[in-house]
Amino acid sequence: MKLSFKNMVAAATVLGVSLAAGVSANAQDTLQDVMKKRGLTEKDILSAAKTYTPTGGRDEFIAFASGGQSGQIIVYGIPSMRILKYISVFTPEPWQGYGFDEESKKVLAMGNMNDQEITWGDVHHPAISETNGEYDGRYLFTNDKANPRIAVIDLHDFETKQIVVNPVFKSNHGGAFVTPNTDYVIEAAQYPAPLTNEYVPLSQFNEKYRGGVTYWKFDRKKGRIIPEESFTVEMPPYSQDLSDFGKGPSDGWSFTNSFCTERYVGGIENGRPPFEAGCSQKDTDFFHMVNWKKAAELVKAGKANKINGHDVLSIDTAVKEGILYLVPEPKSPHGMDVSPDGKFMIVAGKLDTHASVYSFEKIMGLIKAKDFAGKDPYGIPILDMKKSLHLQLSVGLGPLHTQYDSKPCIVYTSIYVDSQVTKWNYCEGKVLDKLNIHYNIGHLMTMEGDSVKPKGKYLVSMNKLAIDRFNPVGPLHPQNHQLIDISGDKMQLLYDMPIPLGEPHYAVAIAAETLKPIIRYKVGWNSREDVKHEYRSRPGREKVVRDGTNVHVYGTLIRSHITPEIVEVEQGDTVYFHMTNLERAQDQTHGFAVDMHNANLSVEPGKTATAKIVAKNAGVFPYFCSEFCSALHLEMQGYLLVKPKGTKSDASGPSVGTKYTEADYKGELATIKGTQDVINSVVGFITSQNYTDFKPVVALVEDATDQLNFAADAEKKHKAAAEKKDWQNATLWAQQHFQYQVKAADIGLRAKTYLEEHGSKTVKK
Ligand code: K7E
Ligand code: CUA
Repeated sequence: MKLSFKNMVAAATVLGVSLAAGVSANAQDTLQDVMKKRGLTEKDILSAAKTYTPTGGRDEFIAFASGGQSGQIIVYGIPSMRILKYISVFTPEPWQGYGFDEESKKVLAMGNMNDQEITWGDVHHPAISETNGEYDGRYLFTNDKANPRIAVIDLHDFETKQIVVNPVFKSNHGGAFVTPNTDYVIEAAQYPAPLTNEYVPLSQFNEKYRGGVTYWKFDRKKGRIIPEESFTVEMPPYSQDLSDFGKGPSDGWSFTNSFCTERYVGGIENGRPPFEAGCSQKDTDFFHMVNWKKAAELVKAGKANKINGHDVLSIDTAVKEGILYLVPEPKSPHGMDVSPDGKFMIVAGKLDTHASVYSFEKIMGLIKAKDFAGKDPYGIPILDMKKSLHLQLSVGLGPLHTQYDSKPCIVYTSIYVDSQVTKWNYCEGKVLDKLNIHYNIGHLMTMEGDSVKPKGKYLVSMNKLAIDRFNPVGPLHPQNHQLIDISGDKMQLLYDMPIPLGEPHYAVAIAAETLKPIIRYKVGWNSREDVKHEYRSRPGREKVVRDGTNVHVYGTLIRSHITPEIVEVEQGDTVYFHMTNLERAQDQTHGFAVDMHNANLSVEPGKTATAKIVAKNAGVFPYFCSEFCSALHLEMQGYLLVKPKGTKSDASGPSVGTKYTEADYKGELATIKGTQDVINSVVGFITSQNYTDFKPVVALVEDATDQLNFAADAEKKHKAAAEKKDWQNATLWAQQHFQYQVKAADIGLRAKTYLEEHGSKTVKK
């Protein structure tokens, strides 16, 4: 497209710049130059303006995307599409120390099955906790499709706190989704299998293999799932798939669709047609409707059976009590999405061009009137499909998932085969717009799109294939998340974001302002259990305690030293480094790594974490801070000395090469005085301003005050040494005094710059 001057003016206006003033990115380039050089159109410039976030800028929404085979959750901002964090959930991740510190190893161990360590997960569907159907930003849940598990992440620190293993399933898929007040988290089985752990031949598939839906009870106060209060509703051996909870009029019900209701088992190696043929013979499958509120009451009333120690309501009981129904749906369905008002459920069949809108009101009418079309082989009443439908609409080839807009009746459905998003009106059954995506979209996500109050604005298309979208990086391509503007009548593609670690399935996005993450822990905190750490330490109270062959190091980390700096043990000992980060300042994380022992901690301000080391070999093993935390970060080091059994202790250090004199000490004192003058002038400036009106500055001042307290402590030490004419130690402690001053000055200057940039005012004192 050739650019006219008029277009340029329009583009420049969008960017809020004036051409008359010379649209210059730097002294030479005008916007026009850059567009020409990079081959950008006016539309590109508009898209850029809608996503570009200048330095220091924040995003309006925060997305939590499933990390697929990486076993993690990917956190990114919308509209900038900047990745902010990978939350490790089912998989060890050394940067966060996850699976490397003893506290998180316990979390991962909760997910072990059959005495097997399982260190990967296939994360599909994250869900944010809700209050009255609205996202409250407190917790995040997700499932692991490969191993039937659900994880709980606390969003106050974005850490995984709990993993629960499903006691009766062998796989899952339809989780995690939450009830409008997060009383329960749903997990539906996928591939039928015996609910017990026995071997059962496939010839008994119809009789002994089962599906099911588990309702995990969540305790909001504790922030944990309570397995003893959770239960499963047994289901026929159909492959249960995605689920959703009702809301508003449909609150109390859950909906889970299924495929392969043919109950076909493959055997291609024996000449039988494969699963894919046998599982798509019929024109329809079923979605299961469960009255979960009543089911919970029945379980409480003792109507469940125990399987593997877990409450299971049998199909017979569920049918007898009228809490389980089947509704036909187009074959091989995938998405199951309840409308924000809870009146409709939209299902799309992968092998059908239609999206089907079911009416909850009609369905309840049929149930009340006992107007059933028949029963399945397990005695479950089947409703009439036509009588249950509000409408059906052809939306494209291979429709999968549907998300709701903030505008009434407007939805977006992902069209896998056609590689499109279809925007349509589900009240009237009208297609409104179609947009090509790249390529083969799976899930899609609108802002707070599965809450009772979707926020509209943006849609993210989560595409299975990237093919030619990015620079080639070998045969394994990244995934492609595409950001789409849905604020107007026509959808507009804004941005492609490669996801290079795992295949995201579903994602959820929440208004950023709803999230209230902390910036530090209370000092000495066990973050995985959210209690005071048994082995926390305080400055000056660091110690090494031996208990048989177990050695407990109560250590601390602060800019820029590790205490203790030398730890001596014997070969065969087990050493527990319990490290507490004493910092209070934002983002002052220290790492702690012991060489050659597979140990790395991420110790955020206030946290205590434990690295366990089995000293199998005698030798010398440096340990160090593995986060570049300060100017003297590299000096944040120590030695683990592992002596052969019976060797005499000697951690005295080499003979001192430098001998300091009184003159050296005096020289240090002069430097200290000069530095103190700088600090005083900075402090003078800060306190002359209305600095208490600026939260970040208050935090910086707190941190600087801490550093100055440490400086005062070092000062006492060098003065005491000087009194004894120990010029060696006097000079070294004076240097330490200076180190603290430098840190305080550095923080003070950051505060001063902040005040100057944010227009502080002079106040009278
Ligand atoms: Cu990939 Cu929801 Cu597991 Cu669809 S699922 S695409
Ligand atoms: Cu602490 Cu680097």
